[in-house]
Amino acid sequence: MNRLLALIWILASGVTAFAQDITSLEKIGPVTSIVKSDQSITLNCRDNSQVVITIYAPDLIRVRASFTKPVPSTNHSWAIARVAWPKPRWNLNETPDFITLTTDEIEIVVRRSPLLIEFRDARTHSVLNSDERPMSYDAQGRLNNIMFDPKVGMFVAASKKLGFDEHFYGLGEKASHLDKRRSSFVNWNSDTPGYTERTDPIYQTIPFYIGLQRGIAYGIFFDNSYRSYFDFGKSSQQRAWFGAEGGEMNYYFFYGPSIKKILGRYADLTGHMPLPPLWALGNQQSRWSYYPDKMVEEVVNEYRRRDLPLDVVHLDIDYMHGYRVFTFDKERFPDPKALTKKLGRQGVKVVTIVDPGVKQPSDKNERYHAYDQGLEKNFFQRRRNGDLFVPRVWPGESAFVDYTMPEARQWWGDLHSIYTDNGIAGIWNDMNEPSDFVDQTGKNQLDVVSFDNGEKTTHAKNRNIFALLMARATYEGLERLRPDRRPYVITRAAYAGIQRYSTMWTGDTNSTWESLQLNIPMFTSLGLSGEPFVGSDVGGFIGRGNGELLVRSYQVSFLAPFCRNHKVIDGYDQEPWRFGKYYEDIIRKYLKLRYTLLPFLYTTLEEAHRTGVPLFRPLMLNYQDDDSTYNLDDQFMIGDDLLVAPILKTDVTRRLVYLPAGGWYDYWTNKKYTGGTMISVEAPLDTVPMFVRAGAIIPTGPPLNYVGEKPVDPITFNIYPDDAGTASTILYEDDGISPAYKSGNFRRTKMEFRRGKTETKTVEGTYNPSPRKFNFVVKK
Ligand code: MIG
Repeated sequence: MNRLLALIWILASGVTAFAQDITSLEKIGPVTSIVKSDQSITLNCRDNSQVVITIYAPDLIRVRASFTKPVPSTNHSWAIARVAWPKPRWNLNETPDFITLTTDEIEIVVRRSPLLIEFRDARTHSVLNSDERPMSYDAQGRLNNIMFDPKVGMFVAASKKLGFDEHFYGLGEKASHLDKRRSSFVNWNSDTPGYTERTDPIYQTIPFYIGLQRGIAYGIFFDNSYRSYFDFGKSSQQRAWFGAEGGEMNYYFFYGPSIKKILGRYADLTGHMPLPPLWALGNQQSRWSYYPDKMVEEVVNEYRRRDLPLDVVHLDIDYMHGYRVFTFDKERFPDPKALTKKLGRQGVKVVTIVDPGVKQPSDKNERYHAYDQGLEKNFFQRRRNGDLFVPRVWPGESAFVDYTMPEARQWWGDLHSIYTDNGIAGIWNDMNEPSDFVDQTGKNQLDVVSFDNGEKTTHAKNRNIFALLMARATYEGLERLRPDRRPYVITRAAYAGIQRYSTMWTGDTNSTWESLQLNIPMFTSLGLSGEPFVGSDVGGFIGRGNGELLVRSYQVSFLAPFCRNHKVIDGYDQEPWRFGKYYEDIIRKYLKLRYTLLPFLYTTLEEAHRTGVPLFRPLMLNYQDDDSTYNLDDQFMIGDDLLVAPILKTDVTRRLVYLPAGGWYDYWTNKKYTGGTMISVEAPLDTVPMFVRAGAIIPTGPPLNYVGEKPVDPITFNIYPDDAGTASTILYEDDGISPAYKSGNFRRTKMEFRRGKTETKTVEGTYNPSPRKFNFVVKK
């Protein structure tokens, strides 16, 4: 096919190809000399470029390149949690053609001319990942998206050989499949209500992906917050490349071979998720918007009257006085403290939304503390010419805070005392891409300058980190205001590292089956990108759903970390009872099941905190050697032990389920299966197919209507013996609310079942739970 025909075909078929063709870019190198230091080597190049390769750990290498000039002394990233790494064992070997760095796990072979980097397994010497061409740059500004100021920087790119059978995972929040091979993506945080499978970019930027070939995995974190591009073999079957419209070529290479190990290292580098309060795993209900206070009470009363579990209710933007953040509307919510007290007695916590837009008073005489203080302290974003940047959002003309200023973050965090003083339990950050009704593309903000660690950089660099820093200000504020409580923050937009401060939800979905089908690949991909605490509006946000869709949606979300039903302002009501008793009864069954499973869910959540391995998992994370799992978008696992295969289509009551090798028990009937095959199972509307791994023990508690309603007593250990008649688990417990777990105040109890007997022993920790009985139920 000639080029023109190919182009026409691409346009006609609706395939959106990148305009970027990186093959025309200038290439770095070749290497003329090298300088070795303690933990790194610097490669000096003939074109005056420099490349620094740093050994962080035997399985973690950083590659930093500066084109046509030396690597700058500034070296700061908002994503990185840990900068100091103990020096691992490594050595250097030079030949006329190659420079080889070797750690205990990775061999990095650099060819001097052309400058090509290859990562190999240090033991087997097999190639893990290699440059397809030298790292490159766009000296003439040809590839920068036209909206960008060429002064801001040039396009930088790295290109890797695409493996013939290489699969790609992660990349954060993408409305896409689990395996991202042969797809391409853009990162530019965007408010995209009603997004569908091909919408890209959407709200978040997590420039981290995992490559998997023949069961062996590596990871790449391209820590560059500019508008970035990832192409996993979409525009060419030769290469997988990534690039950005400015900033440095700066990436971290992780070696597994296990994905779980990579996720642990990624968490070490960008931060481990702290544990949220246990009640965050409870059921949550939201609406745009519940008001006045009486209506909030009515919703909660209805939940209690119908015996539906509930821990949290959310107040959307209409609780405020004219959308002014840090205020309550005096007529709708005259006494928020009395409201939170009253709901508190019913076991329900209140979370309020906080948007970034601070209203500019339209009347000069109006005093509004958040605006007045922000202006006086000079904490608001300004354009290069010194003018205030004035976005238009829900409150009308507003100001955004420059969260890159430490003092501004402190001030913003402290403003949350109005919430903590009134008994508000958590904060929901929305609109933080940041969304601007004047212009959603970001074009209108390009000359906004941020302090950025003293570097005074512009929007092109700071857009994608805006939400990260707003969440950080919020989290740190809540920590200061309530030091004995774990903060609870929810965000829509994000950059890598967000897990240190916030949980997330997937924004404005649709009440459609197509939108529901995105839940599993999105939750699992987020989990593979360092964000374990995820969820989606149950029932879908925009449009009119129905009882069947709502039930099937709960059958996914009742096991998602964040389980919240939420609905757009003009949508049909969607609380669990809105479509009648038949559906409500099924929803109750799953919400109750979620609460009995809390000991199991919490144990798995703590694992995510400690190890970086998410609780809501794609099967391939547990069965990395089984290629039948590599592209499974409609099944998931919770931890190692529970496999779920929801129905994601209308009018379907039977489905195929893939069970990996090993023994499995049908959760509902205890019928035993031998895995490594596909089975067909019944799934009437009241049933979501679930299977427990043989060899597992699932701890469950009594049914609850909210966390803390009564002691978790007894704890039942549901034992699913394997062929050898053995099973085991380690239960995690702590006080569920304070940060004391960080200093060892938790308890890990090991259960081992063998020869018909269970052995229990505390293996770790100082936490003393209130006395509770253990029951053991052996499944047959
Ligand atoms: O422009 O606060 O995603 O959950 O209900 C819409 C109102 C703003 C978008 C959020 C949605 C929320 C809505 N918000």
